Amino acid sequence: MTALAGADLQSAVDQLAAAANERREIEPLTDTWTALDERVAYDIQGALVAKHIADEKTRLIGWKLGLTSVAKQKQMSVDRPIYGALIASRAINDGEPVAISSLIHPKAEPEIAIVTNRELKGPGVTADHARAAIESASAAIEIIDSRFKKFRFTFTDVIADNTSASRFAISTVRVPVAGLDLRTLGAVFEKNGEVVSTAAGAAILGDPAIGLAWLANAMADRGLALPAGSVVMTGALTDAIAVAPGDVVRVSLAQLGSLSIRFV
Ligand code: OOG
Ligand code: MG
Repeated sequence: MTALAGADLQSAVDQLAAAANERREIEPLTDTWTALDERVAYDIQGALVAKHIADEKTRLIGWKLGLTSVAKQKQMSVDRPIYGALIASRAINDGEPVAISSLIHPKAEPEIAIVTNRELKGPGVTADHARAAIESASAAIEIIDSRFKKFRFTFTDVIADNTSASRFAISTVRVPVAGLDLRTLGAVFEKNGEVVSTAAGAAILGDPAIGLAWLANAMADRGLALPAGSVVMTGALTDAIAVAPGDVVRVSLAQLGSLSIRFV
């Protein structure tokens, strides 16, 4: 089968939801549906997120960018960003233990999260518009957990899988961005007290504000606007790292502070 009919869309959603719920890997959707395109992949993502929201009686709180840094694009062999949804039930607190057994094969990523103060509606959103719409920034860690075997997927597979989104922790310290240049914020990522990588905010497409503008314009392709008060994870600043029980990962960002997650 190469095309993707309506029934196939539901089957893709069911396979992805079951893989997450039952903590097991599946083969990439494109092994079966070789013609899966980006538009349909975002339709699958939308239906999958709606299912998670209904099943978990939760709500959408914002969006996440993925593959916005050269490090991540190289790691995953792609050259363009993607976006996915953030739902409230997947948030974890600073320092909270996360059971590896509740996930498939988690990896942790250091990120900058922002909150918006006005609606952004594409097309035509510029970095300047986006910069003016950033209310605050916070240190954050995303736990990604692809539902696909060994994190092997194509660009459209990972879009359908809500961009590998699993859990996310955002510091409650929300730093107002007036007078802050997100490009020059230094980031240090540590595992068990050892530095594993370093970066600066400019790793995100040159400026996290460019990432935010990209998101608003990409959402406009699907007729969506980014509402005021949205939380946006701007994407991994450096490579994602695999984690095992006992590991503690920590991100420290200049002027934003630190945040850690403990795996058990
Ligand atoms: C896709 C998700 C990438 C990021 O921050 O770059 C992502 C993946 O690498 O599995 O969340
Ligand atoms: Mg991420």
